[in-house]
Amino acid sequence: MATLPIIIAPDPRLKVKAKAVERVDGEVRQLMDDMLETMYASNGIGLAAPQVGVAKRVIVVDVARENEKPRPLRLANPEIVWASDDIQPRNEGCLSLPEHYAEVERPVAVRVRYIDHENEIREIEAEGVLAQCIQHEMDHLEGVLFVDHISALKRNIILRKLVKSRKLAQEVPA
Ligand code: K1U
Ligand code: ZN
Repeated sequence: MATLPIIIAPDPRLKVKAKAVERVDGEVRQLMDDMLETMYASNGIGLAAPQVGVAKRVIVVDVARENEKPRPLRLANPEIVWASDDIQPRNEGCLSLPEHYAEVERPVAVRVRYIDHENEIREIEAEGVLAQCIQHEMDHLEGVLFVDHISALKRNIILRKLVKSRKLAQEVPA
C-alpha cells in the first residue's frame, strides 16, 4: 500500500466528472487500498479518487471513531437509489480544502448501490455522518466541492485564502 499526494483546491483536476470503472480488478483494488491508507494518514473519514488525481468513480469511507474498530468501505460506481425527504445542515470539511469548514444541507439518509472490492454489486443504507460523507465523496466524482453548495461570496473567500497559502508555501526563503 502507498500514501498518495492529495490535490488541494483550486485545481482543474477537482472539477472533472470521473469515469465509471468497467470492473473492480487488481488495479482498482490497489487504488482503493492506497486511498484508504492516504485517508487514514490524513485523519479523514472519506476520500474520492479525483482527490488523488485519478478520474475514476471510486470512493472510500470510514466513519469509525478512533476508539472503535475500523469499518472501511470501498465503493466503485456508487449511485444513490433512494434519499430521505428529511434534509439537514451539517458542518463539512474536505482534505482538498484544508482548514476550511461550512454547513451544507443534504438528505439525512440515503440508500446507495455500488460495486465492492470483490467486484460484487451491493447496497447499503446510510444515515447521519455516514450518509453525509458518502454524498460528499460522490460530489467529488461530479467535480463538485462542498464550497459549491455555499454562497459565491463565502466560496471565493475560501478559494482565495487557499491560493494565498499555496503562494506563501512556494515562496523561496531569502
Ligand atoms: O473528501 C474529503 O476530503 C474527506 C472529508 C470527508 C468529510 C468530512 C466531513 C464531512 C463530510 C465529509 C474529510 O474527512 S475532512 C476531515 C474532517 O473534516 C473530519 C475528520 C474526522 C472527523 C470528522 C471530520
Ligand atoms: Zn472532500
